[in-house]
Amino acid sequence: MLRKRAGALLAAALMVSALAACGDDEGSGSAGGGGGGDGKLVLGFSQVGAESGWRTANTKSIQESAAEAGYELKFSDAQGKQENQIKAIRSFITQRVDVIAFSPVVESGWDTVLKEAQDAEIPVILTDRAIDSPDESLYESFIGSDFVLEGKKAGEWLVEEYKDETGPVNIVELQGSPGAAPANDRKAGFAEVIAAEPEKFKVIASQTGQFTRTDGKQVMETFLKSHDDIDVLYAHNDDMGLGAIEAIEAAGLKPGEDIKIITVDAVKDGMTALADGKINFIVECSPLLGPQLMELAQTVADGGSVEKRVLTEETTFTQEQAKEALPDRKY
Ligand code: GZL
Repeated sequence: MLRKRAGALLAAALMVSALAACGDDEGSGSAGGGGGGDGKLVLGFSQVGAESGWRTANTKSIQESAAEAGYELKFSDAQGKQENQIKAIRSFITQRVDVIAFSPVVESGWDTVLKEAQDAEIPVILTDRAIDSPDESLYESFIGSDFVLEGKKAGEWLVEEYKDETGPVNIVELQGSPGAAPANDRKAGFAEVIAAEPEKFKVIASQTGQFTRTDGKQVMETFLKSHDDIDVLYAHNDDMGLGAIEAIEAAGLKPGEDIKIITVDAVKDGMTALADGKINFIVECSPLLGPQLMELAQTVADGGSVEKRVLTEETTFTQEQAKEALPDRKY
């Protein structure tokens, strides 16, 4: 009797696990069903804004890649506000798009809306910037740069550049927009490297320039008014560095000589200033995420599995390398 009972229980257990597995398969199947009626994949994308040359190039890459892939792209510009991105994501859910992708303007505060997308069985892909949620099930993949490494590359160039000098080397820093992953991480990576020589490398001022030329110029003006011993500017993107160059020149100083400048991005205007000797070193951060995003979107829409982290390839440029690279730059 006991053996029969055990057999029945085992059969029941096997049946339950089989059903559960089947249920899981449905969960990751092509979701949303928001196909634009004509079977086109419908991608909802919430963009940070239009704050910099990098962002413009990133938007262009996404729009052109979606068109080339034949997808219907629902594109929303959040103008730098998280509440606008949250509204856009909710709208994409209501419209039953097939896939949602976005570049989170800040790292925190996404769990609630991403849970709503998960409950609606619409897969989400993060592009460009990360979020700090511990729940990695809220998104299928994050495609973007390693911003801590970018900050480290900037710091390593500085240490090498001043290796034969005793210092102190006084640094001012233009940070990206508050709470943004690239701002947090580029600051951390740079600080980690220069912390090896704390008596030599000193950050005497550090303030956000919101990733924009205008703010970068204004903040650099205040730095110049309160410090007459600035050796180096570390700007978290080219645009703030370019704004700072205007302030440095207006103060009668030579950018790239009186004040050495390190920036991140490597957009055309930044690379031109580098080639002209007004910037000394640029760490590249590629905005051309469109093609890979479209591939990821198709895979997740088809219920396929993708890498949780897709790292973008990028390099660094000196003044000489910028001169050589400029003619072939795509952005
Ligand atoms: C980096 C991106 C940053 C750029 C800035 O991936 O999020 O935002 O470095 C842009 O130029 O504003």
